[in-house]
Parts: sequence; structure tokens; C-alpha cells
Amino acid sequence: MRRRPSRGERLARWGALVAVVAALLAINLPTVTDAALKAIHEYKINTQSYKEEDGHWSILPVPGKFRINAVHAALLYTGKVLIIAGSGNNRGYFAAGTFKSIVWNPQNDHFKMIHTPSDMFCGGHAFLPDGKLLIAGGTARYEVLEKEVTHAAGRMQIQDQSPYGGPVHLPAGSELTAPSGVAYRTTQAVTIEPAGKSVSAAGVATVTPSMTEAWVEAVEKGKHPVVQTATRFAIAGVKGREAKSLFGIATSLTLEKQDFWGTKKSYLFNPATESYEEVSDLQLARWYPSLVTLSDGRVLAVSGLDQFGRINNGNPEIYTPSTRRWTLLPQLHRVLPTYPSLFLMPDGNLFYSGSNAGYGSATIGRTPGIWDLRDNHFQVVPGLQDPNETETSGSVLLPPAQKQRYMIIGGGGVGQSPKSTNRIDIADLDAAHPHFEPGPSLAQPTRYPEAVITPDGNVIISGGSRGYRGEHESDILECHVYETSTGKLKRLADPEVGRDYHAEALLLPDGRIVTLGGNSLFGNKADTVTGVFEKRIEIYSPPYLYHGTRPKISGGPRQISRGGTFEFKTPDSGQVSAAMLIRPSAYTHVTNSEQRLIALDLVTHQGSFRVAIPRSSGLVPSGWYMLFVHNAEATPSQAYWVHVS
Ligand SMILES: [Cu+2]
Repeated sequence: MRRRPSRGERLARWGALVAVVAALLAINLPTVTDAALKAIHEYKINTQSYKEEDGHWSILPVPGKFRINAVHAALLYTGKVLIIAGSGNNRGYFAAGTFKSIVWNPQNDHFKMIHTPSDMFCGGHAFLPDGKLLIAGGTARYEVLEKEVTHAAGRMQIQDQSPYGGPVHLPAGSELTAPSGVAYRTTQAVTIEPAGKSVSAAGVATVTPSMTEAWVEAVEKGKHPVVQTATRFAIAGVKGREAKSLFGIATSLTLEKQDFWGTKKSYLFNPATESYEEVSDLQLARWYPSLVTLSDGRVLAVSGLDQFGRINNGNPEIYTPSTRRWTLLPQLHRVLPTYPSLFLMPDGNLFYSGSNAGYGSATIGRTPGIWDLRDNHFQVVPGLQDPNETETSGSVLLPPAQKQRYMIIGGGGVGQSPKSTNRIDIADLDAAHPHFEPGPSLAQPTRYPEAVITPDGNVIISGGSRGYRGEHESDILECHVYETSTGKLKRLADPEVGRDYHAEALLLPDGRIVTLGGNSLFGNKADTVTGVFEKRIEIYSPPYLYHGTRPKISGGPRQISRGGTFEFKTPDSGQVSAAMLIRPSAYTHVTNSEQRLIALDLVTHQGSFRVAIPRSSGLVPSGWYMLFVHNAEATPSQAYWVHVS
């Protein structure tokens, strides 16, 4: 192992260059100064000694047609990365039905466009036991800002109180009129079922009116049609006795902002065929949901905005891989903001770290805790600093997952709050009374931090912005490593590209980290210019990739099982000092419930090593994993993909 030069020695090496620059500075030309400083920086970051200490960032060359708005990214068991834009937060693309995804192969930088059947922008995703990526929800309609609302609009409930006759079909554009004469029209076709009727054993009949929701828009522009109290609407063409039982009711039809609408669409992405397969719809439309894989391989979907932009208030549902269907779980009623960070625990319960992104009550559902999925009990985990600043924070299950220590990183106030925090707290869920304790503080308050577990057992935290969606040009061009052995943060090389809202970061099978996306609201410090979606992809090679020869995994089984012991070949058995599984990430909106590192008991032999896979399906949920080994210097191998069941 080559000795790394000390910082002092490295400074001395740059001395000569600095002398040249000092001479240039004496000429006193600002442009020369800038160029010289840039030259020094370029020289410095490209020296071997700098890379050994701080790692190295580089921009990935991406052919023009593949530069898409990366809103979602997932590492597939083929070693390739699925990048989903959908409409990519672009109204024009949404209107045109232009939805995009690409697959990138980091081994040869080959890109492929993937046919994307619906707008998966701002859906949720999680891996199934067979390695397919389950995707649920997405965008049915873009938001309409208050300044763009010309006609009052909102939800109307259409009731049928009569159990007689068949369903009534109202086409889009059906007119409904209040006693005041104010008229609204439906924007979509709706079907109204007849009322339900049941007769008790005693012969008493009960009629339950049917209720169907429709979105309606005022016929007339402006304030006059606004409705703010319960108002009954007559349906055009419905007369006489029928009009008594079939009518609309609305309590709030306003000129207020209309939020994004969610879809019920659900798909699998098949890494083998590199295509989407449609599965049964969600029971509820969801935009900004979180999906989390459970210990039995089913997937829970929570939160999200519904088909009219309302938050789904505590109605989770579950996907069963064998039937490819979603089922509501009303017994697990729990109100959560959008994109809550949920993590599967060894006992099969979920830890909610408090991290979330986007929408929801400012007061309800923001407290971290352990959610018992057997009885819906919720055990609060107290002690979080800046508890009102969990929105746009990041969360990670610290390596190794066996220790059940969870970290929450940064975040900000609810909505467009100017508040953000540099808080890092850690909760040890194996403690007798789990609670958060302060970790090291971030260098500055940070929303949207990107946290990536690395095969040396640490966590690399990069990017983010101080302000909401990078406002005031507040992207943070810094990167740190959280060293699990010392509990300290250490500064690493700076990235070139800022990452804030709609950004992602993933560990690649070769040990590098890729960062993508970034969707600043504005493009200048004064926030007067509209921001442009960041299309550059930047790759970080951590210091461990510059520390000499990497150990190799040269063969072994692909299928392994929990509770078993498995042997893998290596020409470097004398150096292998640790082995671990890392579950590939699926990342969106500072949320990544997949990422976890499981330490493995290791025995080395001549030419091979044996590892024991833990028994718990809550610790090692079924699916594909990257098996890594590293040497005593924590220099990791490349990943060897294994399927755990
Ligand atoms: Cu979004």
C-alpha cells in the first residue's frame, strides 16, 4: 500500500504553482486572476494525492437526445440505471403526452430510450422480490396557480337518492345550476350509480344514496360564481321526480390554486426486457406517494395527492406480487405528509423518520416513530432537534442495518418556508427507549441533502440547497462523508453541479456515486428568472477508489437464501477483511426506502470466502443485492450481484 502524502507535502508541491500565480496577481488583472485561480483549482483536484484524500467528481458525457429531466432514478440488478422523467415537470410535455425514461449502462455509458406509457412524474417506487421495480401513481393534471385560475372550480358531489333505474352517465360539459342561477360544467365524464337498497330481516328497507365526485368549472369568469356554503345544483336535463333524487352538492368552488392531480396507474419495470408492464390500478389516485417493500415481499403505498389534488388522509394500500393487485388497508389508518421516509425494520414494522417532501398538514403526521403494522400502534421516537423542519430532509439507515441506527439530515420548514436546518440527528431503535440524539452538524442549513451508503460502511452526503428549491441561488456545492466509526463529518471534493428539488443520488456497482437532476425554481440570485431543469449527470469517485488494487470477487452462486452460508471465489482471500450486502437504491424527492447495508459474517479460505446471510426478512428483504468485500484499508471490490430469498 502506497503511503499517502501529508497535507503539508501536498501544499509544498503546489508551492511552485502558487508562486507563478502570485506573479500573475502582481500584474493586477482580474481576468488573469480568475483564470489563474481556476488553473490552480484544476491542477489541485486532479492530483493523485488530492483524489486519494478527497475523491474526484466528473461530468458524464450524455448524448443530446438522452438528456432528460431526471425525477426518479433506480439501480437495476442488471447494473444499469433506470432514469424516469415522465413529463419531467414540463407542462408542454404533459400536454403533448411526451413521457420519457432512459436506461443508462454505467459500464459502457450506453443509453437507451424506454417507451413510457403514462406520466410517472412524481409517482412512487420500490423493488419487488424478483427485482422488478414497482411504480405507482403519477401525474393526471398539472397544478393551476392562483394567478392562472380564471373560472371558479372545485369538487361537486353528485348524489342519487333513488335506488330505481340504472346508472346515469353525465358526459364532460354537463351543466349544473344553483338556485341563484350560477352555472358550472363538469370537466370529465362521470357515471352515477343508483342508491343502494337493503331490507332488514324485519322487512325494513334502508336506502343509501350514492355519491360520485366530479370536478366542475364555472361557466362565467370571475368571482360571481364562487360558492362557499353548501349549495344544491340541479342537473340540466334532469326533470320532475328524478330531479328530486339526483342532484349535485358543493360547499367550496373557488378561484384558489388547484394542486396537482394523481393517477391510479401502476406498472412494473422489468430489468430483463427493459420495458414497463402495466398491473392493476391503485385503489386511490396518488401523486407524491411513498412505496416501501415489506418483509413478506408485498409493498405498502401511503400518502400522495388524490385525483383532485387532496392529500390521501391515512388510506394506505398494499400490492401483492402474486396477484398484481392493490388492496386498501383501512385498518392501518395513519395520516402522513407526502413522500414520507419509511424504512422496513427487522421485526417487520416500519420506522418513519419524519422526513417528507411536498404536501400535507403542517401539524399532523410529522412526528417520527415506529409504526406497528400488526395493530396500527405508533410509538413516537422523541428528541428530534428542529422538529418543525423535517420537510425536504434526507434519511438513511446507517450501516450496518443490524444496528438499527437511523439518521435524519437537514430539511426545512413546511412549504415555501425560508427556514432550513443544519441538524443531523441519529435514533438508535435498539435502545431501551429509542430517541434521537444530536449527530455532527452540517456545514450549513441544507434542504434536499443526498445521502448514499458506500461499501466502506460510511455515508456520503452531497448537494442540496439552503433555500426552498434552490431559491436565491442557494445550491450547496459541497460533499462530506459521515464516518460511522468516528461519528464525524469530513469534507470531500466539491461537486460542480448543484442538486436541489427533483434530484437523485445512487451508489453504482463499481463503487462510484452518480448524482442527477435538480429543479431550481429560479435561475438567478434575485429569483427573477425562471430556473432550468438540471440535465447534467455528475459522477463521484470516492477516495477509496484511489487507494490501490481492489480485491475481486471472481465467482460464486447467484441465488442465495437467508440463514444460509455461501462460498464465493476470490484471488485476494488474504486481503478480504469484510463482506456486506448493499440493496440497490430507488431514489426520488429525497426519499429512498431501499438503501441499506447488511454486514455479513465472514470466513476466508485459500482462494475463497464464506459469508453467512442473516435470517430476518425484515433485515434482508427478498430481492437483488450487491455483494461487496473490502480489504483492511476499506478499499472495496466491485459488486457481485446476488439474489436473496
Ligand atoms: Cu415532484
